[in-house]
Amino acid sequence: MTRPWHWHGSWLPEPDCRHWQTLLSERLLWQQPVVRVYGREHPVPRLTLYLADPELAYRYSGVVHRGEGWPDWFRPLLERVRAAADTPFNGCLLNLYRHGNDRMGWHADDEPEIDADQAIASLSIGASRTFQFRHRQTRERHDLELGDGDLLVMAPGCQQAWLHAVPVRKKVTTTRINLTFRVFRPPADLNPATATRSAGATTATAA
Ligand SMILES: O=C(O)CCC(=O)C(=O)O
Repeated sequence: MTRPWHWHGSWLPEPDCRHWQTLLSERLLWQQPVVRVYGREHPVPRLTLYLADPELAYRYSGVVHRGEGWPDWFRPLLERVRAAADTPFNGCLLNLYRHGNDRMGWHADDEPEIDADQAIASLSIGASRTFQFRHRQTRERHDLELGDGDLLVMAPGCQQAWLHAVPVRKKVTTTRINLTFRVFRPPADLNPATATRSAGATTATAA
């Protein structure tokens, strides 16, 4: 089966990784959303943040987030990832895994707000973590070890066929930042009934 992703190992050179890791850690107001599952509240097991063009809405962890534009200092990284993937990304979900107990459950980035005809690019900085793919129908599995500076480009169609997850890794004691660049559809293109609703249980950005 052809794999609809391309893994660029060490795409971002090590000095650049340290530069961006410092900026992203220190300049962003990281949040830890609380999700309600079966009536009980749970903080998501990682820190998150959403950056996007103004007004682009994205629902994750049960809350609708709206883009407020990009910090000037972030733009060089955005431009670099846009050029590498040849895709006009207009939003980015950032996740900060503080240690190996922080994780992301099985899901796909296939919410109605995301343009399914465009690629999604995922940049990893810091600690290596396992990134798992599981095919929705065949349950075929692929585990990638995403390291410092790796860029994973998921082609259009990947989210519709494959789920992904970042499992617990107890031995990991250092932080990892992941930036997932996406193309969001403009609010005018969205059906108001589905615009901010997750497409299904497996597709909510998982706890
Ligand atoms: O941290 C990762 O590599 C995955 C992030 C992810 O799955 C997401 O942002 O939807």
